[in-house]
Amino acid sequence: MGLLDGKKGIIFGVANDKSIAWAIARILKKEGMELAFTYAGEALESRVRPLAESLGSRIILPCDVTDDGQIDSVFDAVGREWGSLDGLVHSLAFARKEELKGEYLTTSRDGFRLALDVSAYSLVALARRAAPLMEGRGGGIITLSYYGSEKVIQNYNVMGVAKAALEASAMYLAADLGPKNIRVNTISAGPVKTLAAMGITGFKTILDSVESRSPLRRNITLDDVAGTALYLLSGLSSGVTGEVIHVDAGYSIMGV
Ligand code: NAD
Ligand code: IMJ
Repeated sequence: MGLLDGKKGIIFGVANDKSIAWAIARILKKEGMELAFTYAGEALESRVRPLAESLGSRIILPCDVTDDGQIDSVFDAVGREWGSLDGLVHSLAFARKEELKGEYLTTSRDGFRLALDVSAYSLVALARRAAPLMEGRGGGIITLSYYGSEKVIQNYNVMGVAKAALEASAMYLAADLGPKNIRVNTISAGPVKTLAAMGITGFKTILDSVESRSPLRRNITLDDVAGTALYLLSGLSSGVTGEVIHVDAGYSIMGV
């Protein structure tokens, strides 16, 4: 008996086996959920398809979230194949590399637009298509954020502004979708070594800071995040919506 037996979920944001979305997918599958996967472009198909197939998934589709046509195709396919949906995992973000260094002050209009489009608006776009399939089933939508939405973190820049918009979007979506018994929650994860953290100036310093200053005196693991994702997508959290849960070893509660 799993917590998610007979449930169906779709995962956005697997790039490889280090992705937060992949750790979440594994635990959801372990608890009985049937999964669909999307990947961000043809180049990622060869990485994502074998992972998805290893969990027995049959729905594996391209979805660049800046493309409404691709989003429509994904939800058409899910509607056709399953007719309903219980869970949606939004675990994706993008900003141009040049916006993730130096001063926020230099953010270009186009760089701002792209970062907010991929990293924040996409949640609205996905939630709107998912809602008719999820209505009345007590399911959930989760998204991933980072502390840079709340405090200034060096180099996070436009991504911090995008994450602030993402967290606010999740709250407004929770209000819209609550009457349909669809819950929307955010996990604010501590730093983890994934593709999205590669080549980030000062990343090691941030990991060291969490290890020495967080209440738990350690960095978080992918399994820490996955456990909270399972809670938020299962009936265990049936009364929780519009919330931001920090999975950060307690780092964000600390003052000096
Ligand atoms: P990751 O690189 O494995 O995942 C990021 C995903 O975003 C990739 O799968 C990529 O394909 C996808 N993506 C980028 N542009 C896209 C687009 N246009 N359309 C569709 N997908 C697109 O890294 P991750 O660390 O697993 O990141 C997942 C989420 O977790 C992100 O929202 C990230 O901001 C958040 N997060 C990461 C950390 C960290 O330290 N790694 C901490 C807190 C929050
Ligand atoms: C990213 C940039 C700067 C500082 C950062 C990060 N810190 C952490 C991250 C301190 C933890 C990772 N993170 C939380 C993200 O949300 C990353 C998003 C991201 C990463 C890249 C790298 C490659 C690229 N564009 C990106 N867009 C978004 O070209």
